[in-house]
Amino acid sequence: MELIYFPLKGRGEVIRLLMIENDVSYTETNCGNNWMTEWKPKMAFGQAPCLKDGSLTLVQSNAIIRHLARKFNLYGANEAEACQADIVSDSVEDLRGAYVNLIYKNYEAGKEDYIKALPEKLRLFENFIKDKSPYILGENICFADYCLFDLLDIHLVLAPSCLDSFPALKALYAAVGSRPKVKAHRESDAFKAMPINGNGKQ
Ligand SMILES: N[C@@H](CCC(=O)N[C@@H](CS)C(=O)NCC(=O)O)C(=O)O
Repeated sequence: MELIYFPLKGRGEVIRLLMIENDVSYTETNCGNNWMTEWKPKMAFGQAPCLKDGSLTLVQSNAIIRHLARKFNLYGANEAEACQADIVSDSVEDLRGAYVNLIYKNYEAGKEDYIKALPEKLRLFENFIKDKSPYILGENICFADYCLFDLLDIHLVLAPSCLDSFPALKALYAAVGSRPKVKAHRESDAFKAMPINGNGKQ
């Protein structure tokens, strides 16, 4: 596969984790050089990431994530589980949207209020997942676990104590983070050197 994206964690990291966990051999193409002139016009909705998988060319990070989830059987064992996974991943998208807005549009003025309001938002995730462990659906990991893991990861950088009152979120974060391939990826120099966001704020 080929992931076309900026050299950022951003909306690429969940896609990378899913490929790494499923032993996909992939290359990354940095679309940051000549973005406006060369790459943006090629993207169906003018944005990256883009994933090429054989004859498929996909944009929209969540469409890519769901494609990989279907391909690698990470969409739950039945309709009820698939719904749970969708609910969590759409909720992750909502909070990611607020985070992206803070980072790119309102960091200095909005950070304090954002962090103050964060527990209320994380509490909803905690309540939703707390009856199952270590993953959202119990024993078997699904794509939304990776989405939630990455969301928690970026928030731990913004607000290092944000999980202190949320044992289920902490347990999920630890469970995903300690999976051998995830751990090895996160210990790599390339991972450590890669910024979370494109403007240096985090
Ligand atoms: N809904 C899209 C949002 C993608 C997005 O915001 N991409 C940003 C980088 S993370 C981008 O392409 N920015 C450059 C631009 O909009 O010109 C997704 O989930 O893929």
